[in-house]
Amino acid sequence: MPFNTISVVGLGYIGLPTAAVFASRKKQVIGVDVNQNAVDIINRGQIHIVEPDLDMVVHAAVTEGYLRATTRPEPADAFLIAVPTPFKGDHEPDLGYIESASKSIAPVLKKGDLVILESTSPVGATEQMAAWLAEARPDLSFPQTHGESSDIRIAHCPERVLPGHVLHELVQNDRVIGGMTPKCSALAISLYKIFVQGECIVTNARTAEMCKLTENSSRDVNIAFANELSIICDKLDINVWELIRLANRHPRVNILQPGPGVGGHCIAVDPWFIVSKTPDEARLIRTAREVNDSKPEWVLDKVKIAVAELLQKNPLKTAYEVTIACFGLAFKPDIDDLRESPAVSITLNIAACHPGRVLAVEPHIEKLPAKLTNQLTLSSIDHALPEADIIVLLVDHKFFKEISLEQLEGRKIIDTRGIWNS
Ligand code: SAJ
Repeated sequence: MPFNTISVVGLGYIGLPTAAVFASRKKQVIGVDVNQNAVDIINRGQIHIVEPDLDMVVHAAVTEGYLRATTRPEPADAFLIAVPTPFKGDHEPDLGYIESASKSIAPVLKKGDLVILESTSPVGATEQMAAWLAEARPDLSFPQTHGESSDIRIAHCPERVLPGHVLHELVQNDRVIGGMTPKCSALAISLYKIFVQGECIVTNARTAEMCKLTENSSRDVNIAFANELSIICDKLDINVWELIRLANRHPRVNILQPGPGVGGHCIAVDPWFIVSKTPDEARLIRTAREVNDSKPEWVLDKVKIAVAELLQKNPLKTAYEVTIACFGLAFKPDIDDLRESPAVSITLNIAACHPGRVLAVEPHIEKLPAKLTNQLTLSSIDHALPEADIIVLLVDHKFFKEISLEQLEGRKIIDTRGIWNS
């Protein structure tokens, strides 16, 4: 087996589980991250991110001596780069993290090494990474110039795991392997076969890049369709949840669910990588992004209208006396991840423009993150239900589905997920 030591660069939501799973297969894994705090936490056998069961796997990997974290890259037989690829400016992909990760591993590369880019990337990023590596190591040969006889093998193998199910999906999902040459792909497959039980399917690097972007854009476009339907149905006085249930009875129709907007770090970002490369052609993909991005504003307008209607019905009441409870802050159901969450942005906007009390109900967290504590009050379901005049349901957590319609009686409900309105 050619891989005695594997290095994973970027110990975040993808890199850390990947490193831990290699280690659980008794490979020597060197995790590299620029964040000293994360490195220290991992070396204590703990984790700095939220993902079910990951703590146990990392703890075992570190205590058994298979996983070690460091801020400085060390020699290895394979390098997996799993760093963020955010966008900057007008939704232009920012390859800065890939650039610095590749420049940091370049000095320790040796003949025969495999370098894999796992980060979700715009088309051409793998070739760009190969160019940065070649520039830093003129003494080694690379696939872009030496093809199958290169010293270094390079591939793009995008991650496709669902947050909350990462450990299961890492092993079970099929994997798209985009080598810069067939030999690069073959070596990448032998690396992933250490733990992947799904199929490893070979293509080239550009197709692999586009495949990952296509998967998330497909989901984004489909959610945008559902979100647009919800706005149309609101105008036409039709229950969109019932409508979608009925339409989905057709054997070839499968409409997704509307919500308050699209959150997370992937689906709201990746389609822009296609748009920025082909702005004139990617019209539907751009529009879907715009539809989904504008949904929080629409929900906010609904809340303002609800407050106005309530005051009209109760002329003796003032807006200061109206309590609004926002149910859910996470970016999707049954998780505690608040990052890039439309529910958080809607709740913050309500708190900023409503003079009365705004209660944030998120049963998955015990306290608010520091940056929200000044602006929001965290409340329990039991406290918020009797206090609220208006309830804005933002996340379809199981906890909220258990609330009975009697408990909601007398409250004005804005249900963006259709768990009560359906
Ligand atoms: N959402 C809706 N309606 C739906 C489905 C989702 O409004 O019917 C919203 C969710 O509430 C959430 C957002 O979309 O705010 C994204 O959630 P998600 O569960 O669709 O996806 P993510 O961001 O957790 O993970 C996605 C996955 N991609 C696909 O399913 C195509 C995952 O497999 C990827 O690995 C991940 O992005 C990634 O890292 O790219």
